[in-house]
Amino acid sequence: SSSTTTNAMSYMKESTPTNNSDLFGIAKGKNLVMISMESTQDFVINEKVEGEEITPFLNSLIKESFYFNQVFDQTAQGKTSDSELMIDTGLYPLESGSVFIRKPQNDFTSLPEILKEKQNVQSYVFHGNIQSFWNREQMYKTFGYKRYYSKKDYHVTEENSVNYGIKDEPFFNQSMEKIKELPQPFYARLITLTNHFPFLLDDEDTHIAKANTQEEVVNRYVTTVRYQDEAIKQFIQSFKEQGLYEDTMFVLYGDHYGISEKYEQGALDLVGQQDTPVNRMRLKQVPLIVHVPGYEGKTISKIGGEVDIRATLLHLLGIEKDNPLSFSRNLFTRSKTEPVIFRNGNFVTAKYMWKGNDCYRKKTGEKIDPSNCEPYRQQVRKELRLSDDIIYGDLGRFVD
Ligand code: GP9
Ligand code: MN
Repeated sequence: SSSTTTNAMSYMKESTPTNNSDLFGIAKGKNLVMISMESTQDFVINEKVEGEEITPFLNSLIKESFYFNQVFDQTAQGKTSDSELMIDTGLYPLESGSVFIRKPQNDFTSLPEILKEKQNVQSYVFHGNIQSFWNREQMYKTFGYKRYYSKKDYHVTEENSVNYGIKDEPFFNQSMEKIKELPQPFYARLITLTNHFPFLLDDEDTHIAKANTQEEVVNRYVTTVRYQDEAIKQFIQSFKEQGLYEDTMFVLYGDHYGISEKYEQGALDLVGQQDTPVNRMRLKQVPLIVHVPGYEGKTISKIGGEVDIRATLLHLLGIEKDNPLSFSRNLFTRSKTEPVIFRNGNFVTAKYMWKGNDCYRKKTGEKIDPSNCEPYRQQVRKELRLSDDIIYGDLGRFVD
C-alpha cells in the first residue's frame, strides 16, 4: 500500500503544477473565518422575488470580494460533513456514508494541522447542533481542532430555535462572544443551520415574500436563505465593531444543494430557465465568496469544486505546498481542462459535461458523441479510485 501512496503522490504532482499568482500570501497573518452556508446554492445570488433580492448582503459583499461563480457541490451522502472533509483534507467523499463516521481514526494532513505547523494558527469550529452529529467531535479531534463549540456551548431555548436547532442570528451573536476572546490569528469555521430542509421559519424572521413557483419547498427556501443572509450581515458587522474586520479573511461557501432533484423544476422556474440536463447541472453550483480586506472585487468564472477551496486558501495564506495526498487545486490558476468530479462519476469541464451515460456540449446543451468525454472519464475514474485507496487504506500514515 505504500506503493499506492507513491502513485497517488506522483499523480497529484503531475496534475497540479504549483502555478503561482500575484495573490500568493495576500492573507498571510490574517484570521481565517469560514462560513459554511447550509444548503445555499448559487442560483439565489443576484436573484429576486417580487423585486426584492434574496441575498442582498451577499450580493453587496461579492462586489468587494473574489466571487467564484462556477464552483460545484461535490458532496455525497455525508452532506455537510463531506464538504468539511473536502476543505480540511482535499480528499473526495466516499460513494456511500460519511468519512466522518466511517474513517475518523485515519491519519489526515488536515488544514488545522498545516496552519498550526506552518503559521502557529489554532483552529476552531462553531455549530449549533449536538457534538455527536456526523461524529464531528471525534473527527475534529483527529483533524486537530483546538476546540469544537457545539450545542452545549450555546444558550439554546425554544424561542431562539427552529427546525434543527438554534437560529443563525443568536448562533452568530453567541459565537462572536467566544471568537473575540481567541488568540489571533485564528481559523474559525462557523456552520449555519436555519437554511436546512424543510426550510422552516418564524414570522418574525421573515424578510422576503415566498417565491411563487410550483414547488412549495422552493418557495419557502428563499425565505430561509434571506434570513441567513441577514444573520451573516450582522455577524460581519460585529467584526467591524470589534475592530477585527481588517485583520480577517472571510470565506463563505454553500455546503451543498438544498433543493433536491425532485424539486428542481421549482428552482428552474425561479431563475427562468428551461428544464435541460445542462441547466440542471448548473443548479449544482454553490457560491464561493472570498473577502480579503484591501482587495477589490472580482468575479472568477473558472470551473471548480468544493475540494478546490483548500488549495485556494493555502495559496492566499502564503503556504506553498499542499500535502501530496490532496486533490485540491488552486481556483485562481486551475487549468480549464481539469474535470470537476462528482462522486457518482459525473463530471464537468469548461466545455463538456458527463451525466449518467451521456456526453453534452455545455454551451449548446446538445448531446454529443461520448468520445468527446472519454479521456476525462478515465481521469475521473483514476482520481476517485486513488482518493478511495487513500481513505480505505489510511495511506496518510505513510506521509510525513
Ligand atoms: C447538522 C448540519 C446539517 O449538524 O450539519 O446536516 P446536513 O443534513 O446538511 O448534513
Ligand atoms: Mn448541510
